[in-house]
Amino acid sequence: MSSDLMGELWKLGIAIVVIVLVVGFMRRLALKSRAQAQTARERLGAEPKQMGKPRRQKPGRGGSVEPKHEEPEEEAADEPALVDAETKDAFKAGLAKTRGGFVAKLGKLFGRKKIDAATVDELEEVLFTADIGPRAADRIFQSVKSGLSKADLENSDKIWKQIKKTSKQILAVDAPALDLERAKPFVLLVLGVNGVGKTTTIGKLAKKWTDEGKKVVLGAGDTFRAAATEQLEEWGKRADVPVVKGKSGGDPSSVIFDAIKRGVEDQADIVILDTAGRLHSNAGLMDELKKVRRVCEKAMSGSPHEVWMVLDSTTGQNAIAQAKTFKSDMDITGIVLTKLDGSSKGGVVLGICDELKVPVRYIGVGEKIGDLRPFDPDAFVEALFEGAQDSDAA
Ligand SMILES: Nc1nc2c(ncn2[C@@H]2O[C@H](COP(=O)(O)OP(=O)(O)OP(=O)(O)O)[C@@H](O)[C@H]2O)c(=O)[nH]1
Ligand SMILES: [Mg+2]
Repeated sequence: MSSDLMGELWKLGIAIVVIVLVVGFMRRLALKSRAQAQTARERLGAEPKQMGKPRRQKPGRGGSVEPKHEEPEEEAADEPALVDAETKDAFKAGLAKTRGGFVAKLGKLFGRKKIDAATVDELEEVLFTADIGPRAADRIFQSVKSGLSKADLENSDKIWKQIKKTSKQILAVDAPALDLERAKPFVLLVLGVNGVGKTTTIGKLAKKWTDEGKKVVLGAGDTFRAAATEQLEEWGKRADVPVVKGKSGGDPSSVIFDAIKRGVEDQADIVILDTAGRLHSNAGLMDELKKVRRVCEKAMSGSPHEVWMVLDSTTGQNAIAQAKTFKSDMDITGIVLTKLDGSSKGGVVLGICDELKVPVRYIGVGEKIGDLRPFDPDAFVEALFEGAQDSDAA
């Protein structure tokens, strides 16, 4: 082979290597900027854009987008709920206003004689303007659009089943069940911004668990707000449980410490700790709550055993934002969603579960001591969509 030919082959080889390296670099650059754009959109709470094909997930808990043309799993919708008839009725009554909102719009949409591509586009609009958060909206929308065959997309029954199935999957957060027996006393720290219903919820929980034969102690950790301690004492009287309190304006951590110590000494089963609520943007409050957490550990190793965030369902997507802020600083293990009785934004629970992956433990359905219900995803979804399927054609 002549040296000229060898030289040409060398040049060609080098050119190919350079082209491959440049193409690889450009591709990585493009992927990185797409990922950054997606993250920025999500931070702004905007509708996440589909990147490429819809994700395929394994069926089961947390799965969202189902493979195309797959039959919706019937059993998910038909599984018996683990709650009593009274709780189901409370869900139905509590969700009446929410059913009148986005659920009624869905009912009108699928009540039409002909369901076509335009209907599916309208579905997207209804879901994204409902107070369920952009991620949950997208997850439900994709499960209908990509999870159903063309023929199924013309069948309102199949669409309803798919919406319910995905909603149940979103709500069935994969978390351990509440186990109050795993420590004695079981220490529960309750957090949330002001006015969401922390103290009321603590009163309701104290009554519920006392009625179940448990020995409960309350800790009045809200030393900031005037009359906060008196309010908890009032609930303590109604539930017939002792309240450990400190001086108004004093250090909340010392009250928390004393309450846990009292729980240990009295051989209580459960200690529930109330805390102050200020605006979630208040860094001082977050620092205070972190200190409270550390003090729990000092008073009893391994405590708090659960940290519950109370959210007001009437605030809609604001509740999701609050929960996200708290979760990044405090290790939230459960949610209590209050004021469902007066809310048209009960669908927000979908957004909360989808964004936070934290289970909803209880639901507040009124101001009275008995107005607290255990949360059950299946019963909740059935109550949420009940009757919508029978809506008249628009
Ligand atoms: N309708 C309704 N009202 C509720 C519910 N839960 C709490 N409330 C009301 O919400 C208001 C605030 O409740 P609190 O328990 O004081 O709230 P908080 O989070 O302790 O408030 P701060 O101590 O100020 O941080 C009260 O008027 C309660 O009666 C509920 O499930 N339904
Ligand atoms: Mg309070």
